[in-house]
Amino acid sequence: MGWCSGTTVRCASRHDRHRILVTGGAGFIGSHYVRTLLGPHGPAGVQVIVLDKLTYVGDPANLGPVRAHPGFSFVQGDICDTAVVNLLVAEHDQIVHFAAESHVDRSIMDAAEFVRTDVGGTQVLLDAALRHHADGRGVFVHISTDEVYGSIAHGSWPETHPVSPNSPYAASKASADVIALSYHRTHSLDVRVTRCSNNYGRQHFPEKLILLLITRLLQGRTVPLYGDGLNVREWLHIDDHVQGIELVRTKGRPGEVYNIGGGTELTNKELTALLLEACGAGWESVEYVTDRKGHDRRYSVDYAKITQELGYRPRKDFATGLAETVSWYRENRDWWEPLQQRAEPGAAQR
Ligand code: NAD
Ligand code: TDX
Repeated sequence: MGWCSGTTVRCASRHDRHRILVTGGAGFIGSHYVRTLLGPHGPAGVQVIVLDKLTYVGDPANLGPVRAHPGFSFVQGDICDTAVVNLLVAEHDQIVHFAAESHVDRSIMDAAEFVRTDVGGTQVLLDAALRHHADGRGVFVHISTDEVYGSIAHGSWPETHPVSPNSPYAASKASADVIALSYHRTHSLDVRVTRCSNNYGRQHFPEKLILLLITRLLQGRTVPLYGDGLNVREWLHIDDHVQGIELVRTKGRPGEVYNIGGGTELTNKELTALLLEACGAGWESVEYVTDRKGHDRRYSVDYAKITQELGYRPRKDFATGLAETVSWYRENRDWWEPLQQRAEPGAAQR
């Protein structure tokens, strides 16, 4: 493994197997993707390099299981750093781009880093891909979100629905999406965009709803529910999301957007009831707090396209996935307790 920072990149020798640059690979979804690619059921011979700035949320421990894998390298660096990005993109034929500022509440408090990383960083990567992959050998998978569509009262968004983001986070992701797609339309770059629903699973930084609730309830603390608790989210297990991304990377079509859904819709109140039960707590542990500004009421993606075209099917039953997630947090306090200091000052309503 190469563990480097800045521009001192150790590169393995060239060969004909795929060499994949994974940005944001020390985060929740990116690290699960890398562990899956390099795990026993991953594609043979793949070489992966992670580029991650290690912000407050990035954690090298998430990559512990693959640290010694011969196909793995890591570079600590910023996707906005043109020199580092160019060096890495030149050596890799595929890019799976997860790196982003990703927490809505933080974007409401200060949007600057969201625009810099999510929009500016994506553009730096796209320009590097244009420079080095113009011969058509590259694939650029841009990981986006259902939030770019806005909020929907009934039904589900197909990929053809126009983007109409509300939060600064969603707006930064939507901007990155349309810029990425413009590089396909203008330059024929092989860009593929995925838009998934809310993910859950192990090793998720404890600032988003499910993990915040589990970790606080396991400590016997109260949990904050925004507004009336009736906002609806669609939950997607991390294993299913990774399955969907791999289908898009290996079989997707250039210039296409693919929604990836999990199929389980719940109000935040319904989800809280399940977590209270799983953690052995009651409703006295719940505090209704001031609503998030501009709080999107409901997200729902129509994922028929990836199902029909690429054979995607969410496999993880929600009750099983949630029980496994609660167990993981129960058994891995050493992982999340040190992160709480970094997680909780960011939340607006606490
Ligand atoms: P995360 O916040 O857990 O991880 C993001 C990673 O990116 C971190 O390791 C961080 O250090 C890194 N990073 C941030 N800024 C960087 C920069 N300038 N240069 C290099 N690295 C940088 O996020 P996640 O939940 O794993 O989400 C991954 C992607 O999936 C994001 O693009 C997000 O918008 C998208 N997404 C997430 C969800 C979800 O429910 N978590 C849902 C839909 C879409
Ligand atoms: O303490 C809380 N109390 C609460 O009621 C938190 C953190 C959230 N909520 C509510 C707000 C939302 O209705 O729970 C719901 C989920 O909130 P988040 O976990 O912050 O997720 P969301 O705003 O839906 O955005 C997520 O899904 C899309 C991810 O954070 C994004 O990265 C992803 O793109």
